Amino acid sequence: MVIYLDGKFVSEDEAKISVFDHGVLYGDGVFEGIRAYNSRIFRCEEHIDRLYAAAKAIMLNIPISKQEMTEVLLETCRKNNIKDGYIRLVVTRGKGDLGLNPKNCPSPSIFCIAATIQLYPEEMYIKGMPIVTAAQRRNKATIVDPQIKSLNYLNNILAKMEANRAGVPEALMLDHDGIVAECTGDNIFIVKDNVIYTPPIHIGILDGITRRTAMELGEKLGYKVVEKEFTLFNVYNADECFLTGTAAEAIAVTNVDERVIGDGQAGPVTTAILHAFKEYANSNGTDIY
Ligand code: PXG
Repeated sequence: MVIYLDGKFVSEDEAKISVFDHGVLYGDGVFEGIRAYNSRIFRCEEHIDRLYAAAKAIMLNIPISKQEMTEVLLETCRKNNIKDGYIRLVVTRGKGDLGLNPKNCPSPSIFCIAATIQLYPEEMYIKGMPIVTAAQRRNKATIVDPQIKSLNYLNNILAKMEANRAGVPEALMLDHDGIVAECTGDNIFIVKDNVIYTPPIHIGILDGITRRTAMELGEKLGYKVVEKEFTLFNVYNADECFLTGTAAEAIAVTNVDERVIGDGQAGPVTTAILHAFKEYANSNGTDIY
């Protein structure tokens, strides 16, 4: 595997970050997870824009332009012969001292890994997936805004460990008031009476790029798509439920906290979205080659 690290393409063994990097010491940095389908980068510009927006929010000046960053992403894919894959683009605060002050970190570090990912077992993409609600609440937007895709994912990791303890692949997270927020690495949708609902960004969730795509596809398919706050009661009594994320793609949820959702199978709206997503992802995007 060839990795991009601070202006150079190096081997995996050579791709090393300083122990004084504040990305390591404090989780001070931002990242993107990006997909390649059929030799094209899925929603490339939106991922690059989100990376720079997150960097701006934490006053991290990325030392290369968006255009140069796009070229880093594409060239890392080319060097690894990626046709279908998962790309991790990371910008850390860079090397500093043992104090947390970012003033002492003169230059951010940039790295890019182009590899593959399979988040959930293959059969769950057909049959649907069980999830549980985590006791761990999602970060409040007034503390560290979940719109910042930062290197500190402990909030989500703690929830993921609750999923592990329950023997399911993913955990649902609520906001501080008990409103449904999102999962540890995916956004949530429910379907009731043929209307598709998803929580609004302002409650404190990541503005997911797959979420945006699913909303657009839902509307194109003729469904009403509504951003609205809802509770666990609404999830348990939904006709259908599904998750979206770059790593997860789109996947049906058929059981939440041991309540069967709908008839316990991927429902018609979810199935239509999943198919539309596959088709869209395989025929759109920025050419790698
Ligand atoms: N919510 C959160 C908290 C995320 O981290 C999404 C939603 C989906 O957003 P996109 O833009 O990808 O549609 C994410 C993205 C993993 C993993 O291993 C998941 C993400 C990032 C890194 C790793 O599950 N998720």
